[in-house]
This record gives sequence, C-alpha cells and structure tokens, in this order.
Amino acid sequence: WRTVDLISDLHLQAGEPATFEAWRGYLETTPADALVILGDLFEVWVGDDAAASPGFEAQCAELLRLTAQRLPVFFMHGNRDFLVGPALAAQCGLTLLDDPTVLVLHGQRWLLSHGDILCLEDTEYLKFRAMVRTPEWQTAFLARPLEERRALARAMRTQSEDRKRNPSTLWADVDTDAARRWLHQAKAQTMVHGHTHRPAEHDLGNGLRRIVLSDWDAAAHPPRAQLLCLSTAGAQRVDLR
Ligand code: OKV
Ligand code: MN
Repeated sequence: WRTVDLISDLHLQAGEPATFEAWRGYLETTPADALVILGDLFEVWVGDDAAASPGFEAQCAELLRLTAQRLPVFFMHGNRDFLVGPALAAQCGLTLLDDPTVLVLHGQRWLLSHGDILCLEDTEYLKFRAMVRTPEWQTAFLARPLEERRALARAMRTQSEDRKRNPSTLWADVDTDAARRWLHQAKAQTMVHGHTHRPAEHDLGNGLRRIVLSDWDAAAHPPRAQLLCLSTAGAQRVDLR
C-alpha cells in the first residue's frame, strides 16, 4: 500500500444525515489503498442483526460493503460500537482489528488504538468496559430482543449525556506513561488514536509521539470531517471540507 487512511469517531446516527453524507462522499472518492476505522464509527451498535433489515444500520452496512469491494477496510471497536461482530464483518467484507494493532507501512511502525483503554482515570468506565467485553455479557445481551437492546442503549446514552452536561464532570485523557509503555512494547514511535475528540499531536519525548484523530460532525460550524493519511511522507491530517 502507498497510502492508508485512518478515521474514527464519526458517531454515525440516523438523526445526523449530514455526517453520513460527508462519510459517503469521502468513501466514494478516497484515493487511499486501505481504510482503517479506529472505533466509534457508530453512535451506538446494539448487534449485527440491526443491519439485517432495512434502516439506517443497513444503509451504513451497504456503504461499507461497496467500499470494501474497492479497498481493504479494517475496523477496530470503540466504546460505542464494541458489539460490531463477525456477522457484520462478513456481510460487509471488513477485517476486525484487535486494540491495539501495529500497522507496518514503508518500514515504519504505527501503533493504532481506539484510545479508551488508555484513559486510566476513567475508572468507572473501565469497569463497564471490562464487563461488556466479556463473551458472557455479550451473549446474554445479544439474546434479548432488538428493540429491548435499543431501549437499553438509549437509556444509557441519556444517562451519559446528563453526566456530560454537569460542569463538574472531568474528562479523562490518555495516560502519558501508559502510552509510552505501549509504544515501547510495540517497538513503535508513533501512536494514533481517537476517542477523546481532542485532535492534537503530543510529543512524548525520546522521539515518541501520540497523534489524536478528530471526531466528525458535518452539521457543526465549521463542519468537522477529517482523516489522517499515512504515506511515505509520514502522517498528514486531511480536512474534507
Ligand atoms: C458509556 C457509561 C454511557 C459508565 C450500550 C449496548 C447496553 C452499546 C451501548 C450506550 C452507552 C456506550 C455504548 C456510555 C459508559 C455510560 C453511562 C455510565 C459507568 C449497550 C451497546 F448497555 F445497553 F447494553 N452504549 N454508551 N457509563 O454513552 O458511551 O461507564 S456511552
Ligand atoms: Mn470512543
């Protein structure tokens, strides 16, 4: 591959058609040789069966399928779409990635993650994460009727929106020492992640760095729709406006 596009945190949902359209326009025209989605493509994913009947999830799945016919598409889970499973991967031709994954391109090693596991101060969330990532929890949850799963997820989202509106809520960020340890173990110099919605490039010392992807909101002023393009030239942020 000459170039690889990295995107994350589109938070696609039926109620925000502008972001879906921006994503569609991007997928139809990207010259990249591969696409890597670093989590939270969907605002919420309650099971692959949601894409089996007509609706927003099926529209997204069809777009992923058409894209994956042209270029390899890789998908890493985020905290909102951790239930994307082998059925959707098969339906769309996606390759699911572990978190973290090392991408080797032009001899350079890129450590890819969604980023939520490294927010060590968010202890309540990390407990929730450990629970919902177990096969037992997932099997029990996926055995419930689709509408019940949607209702549960909606209730959780409302709860989290309330927490966000409270000005005393502190937002955890990626732990610098943990990021350095991960990079060291992976023999990589650069980590790329999303999740925090705080696009930046952090110098971690000793040649190590942490690149944070932007979230997408095509209806915002100015609109946000951005990717990171990896090539022989290194990492370049591309604005899709
Ligand atoms: C994340 C937490 C909200 C704590 C929920 C299935 C479930 C997906 C989801 C919806 C909620 C994550 C994805 C969020 C963490 C909260 C509130 C408290 C303690 C389900 C699939 F649960 F219904 F099965 N969701 N979101 N909380 O808004 O990011 O960590 S979330
Ligand atoms: Mn996230």
